[in-house]
Amino acid sequence: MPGPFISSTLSEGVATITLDRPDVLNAFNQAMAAELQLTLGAVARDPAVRAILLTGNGRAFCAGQDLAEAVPAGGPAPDLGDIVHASYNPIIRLIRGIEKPVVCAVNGVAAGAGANLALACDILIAAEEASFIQSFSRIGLIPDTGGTFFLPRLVGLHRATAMMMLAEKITAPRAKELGLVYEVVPHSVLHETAFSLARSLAAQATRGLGLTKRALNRSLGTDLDTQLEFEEELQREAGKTHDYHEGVRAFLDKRKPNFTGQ
Ligand code: T3D
Repeated sequence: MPGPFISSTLSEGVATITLDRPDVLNAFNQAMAAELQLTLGAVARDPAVRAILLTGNGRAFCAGQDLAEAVPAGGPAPDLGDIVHASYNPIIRLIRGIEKPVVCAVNGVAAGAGANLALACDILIAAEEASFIQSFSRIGLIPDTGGTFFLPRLVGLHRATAMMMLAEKITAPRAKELGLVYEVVPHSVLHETAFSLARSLAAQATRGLGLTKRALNRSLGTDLDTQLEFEEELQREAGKTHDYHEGVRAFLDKRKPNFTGQ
């Protein structure tokens, strides 16, 4: 189902989705954005997929919008708002809306929309050589792809402002210090580390993790009382899952739980 610019494989409950335009550092053209949307929609619906691993092919994770496509040699300039609406916003909504963990293995530079695509994922593991650049200001644009939503919440308003206005390269170790990434590992073990994390998430109580993500999403824009009520509602739902009952039985029986994702 994925096309030439996105590959997707399923193993041990983990769908590995790879951005695959290495010659242009996996920059997004419209076709790649459309393929990623289709792929994310498909893995969201597939009950065999219980965790997602997103990464890039080659030396980069993703260099954001393909600038050659954004400014074509001839013809009228495209409306960038339309591109953001059609290409990037659906991807971010899909990643946040998928009630399964999305791990991002940041294998190299993540710039522009590519940086913010990574930040929208649930858990980021970065290679030592990886970096993040809010490169939009270098070309006179504003940070899109959810960047102005996630980055100030992750690092605080002033750091986000500096990162977005200065467009400096943030190395992976610095990104870990800032709380952007969970772990930094040598490139040689990046895939293995990220896959093993995704596989362990895929073996957990998928609906509980999905409801956790729903609660965290809501927490980004609400007050305490509303969030406490939302937790009640979601805990009620979690308490009705098969995996909750299995988890408690396994604890009492002093054995490993066998979660099925139900
Ligand atoms: O539609 C809209 O515009 C609205 C939406 C906007 C969303 C955005 O993402 S805007 C931001 C777009 N992205 C950028 O501005 C980043 C541009 N790229 C870079 O700044 C640098 O390439 C990197 C810092 C990412 C990496 O630098 P470096 O030195 O490691 O690699 P390089 O030599 O610059 O790039 C390697 C090749 O990839 C090169 O092609 P070549 O010379 O080998 O034929 C370069 O042109 C190409 N490439 C890199 N990024 C892009 C790209 N080609 C097209 N679009 C790119 N974004």
